[in-house]
Amino acid sequence: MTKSNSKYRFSFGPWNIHEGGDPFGPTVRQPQAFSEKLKLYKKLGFDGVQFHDDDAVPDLNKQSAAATVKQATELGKLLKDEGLAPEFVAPRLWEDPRTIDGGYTSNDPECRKYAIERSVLCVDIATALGCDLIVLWLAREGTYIRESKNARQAHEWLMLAINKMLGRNKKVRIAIEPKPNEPMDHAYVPTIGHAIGMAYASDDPSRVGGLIETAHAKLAGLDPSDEMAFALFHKKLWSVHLNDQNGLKFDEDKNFGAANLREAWNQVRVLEEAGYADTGAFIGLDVKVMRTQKQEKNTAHLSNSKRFFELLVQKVRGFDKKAEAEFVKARDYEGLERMVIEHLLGV
Ligand code: 3MF
Ligand code: MG
Repeated sequence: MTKSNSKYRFSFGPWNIHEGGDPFGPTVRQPQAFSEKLKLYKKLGFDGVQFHDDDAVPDLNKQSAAATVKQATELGKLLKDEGLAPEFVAPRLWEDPRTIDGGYTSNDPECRKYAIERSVLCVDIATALGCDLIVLWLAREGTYIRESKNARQAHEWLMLAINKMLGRNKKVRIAIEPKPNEPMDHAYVPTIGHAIGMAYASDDPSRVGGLIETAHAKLAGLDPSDEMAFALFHKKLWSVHLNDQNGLKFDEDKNFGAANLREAWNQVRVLEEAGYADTGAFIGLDVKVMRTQKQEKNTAHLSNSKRFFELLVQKVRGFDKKAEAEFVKARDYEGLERMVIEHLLGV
């Protein structure tokens, strides 16, 4: 159980401050340099920075591994000076031409080789940054048509890649971020259950866990708080990407709590109950500012989502636990529901 004075730490990724381009229209805001974005973290009340490998070292494909690691080491020092922690590094395996058909599960052995080499380099980047967590969002590991890949074989290749990363540095942990679709029709490892199955089949189950994103769980038709509880039971919830999602459509990355307040409350309840704040793991956000937002207010989604989370923490801590237990004991779930809704409405 999280203590009443437990403090949460918050993180976001530089991609969460963006220019508003979407598949149907161009960017609508000016780009901000990474160094400018870094200055905003503390101001907005965030202590952790989420990275893709090329957020940390933009030119990594064009330079030697040694130069890449050197650049990451320097960035690690800069972060320390700013009082910021690198939360995780994620290999970006969905933009390079060699990842068109997926990375680890590409049908082309040369492309699979590239994906593994890049992932091993990602482990080195994380180590140089002073960070022990790798996040694997398996973007293009899946299919547009079932017949294009051998799914059983694809899971062997995924396992091979995970084991290579585990072998590169015995301290590194890997958190799989499941998502059921987009950009693929069907992605491999679509839920946290799949991710944890992969963890137990790996060379070191204690170093493979998960990151749960609200929207991704909802796209899989699942309840995000139950997904989190499942990972917490396995002691494998190593980060979260809180946001929200309005039904089954494209990945919206809306503000936390903005589409379904009760689901958000339940996610906070589950995190509180499990003592998540005391594990040292971050509350990560993965939220997109609306395209309509003007340049000077382009970080409102971050401070707002953090505020909604903190207000819900207060709501969870202020809930009458004794009355709750009595309703449960009496099997009066109608009474319990009324208490929850009135509490959320501030009645
Ligand atoms: C996609 C995502 C990604 C991942 C990120 C880190 C761009 O739906 O959620 O955000 O979170 O790549 O793994
Ligand atoms: Mg995410």
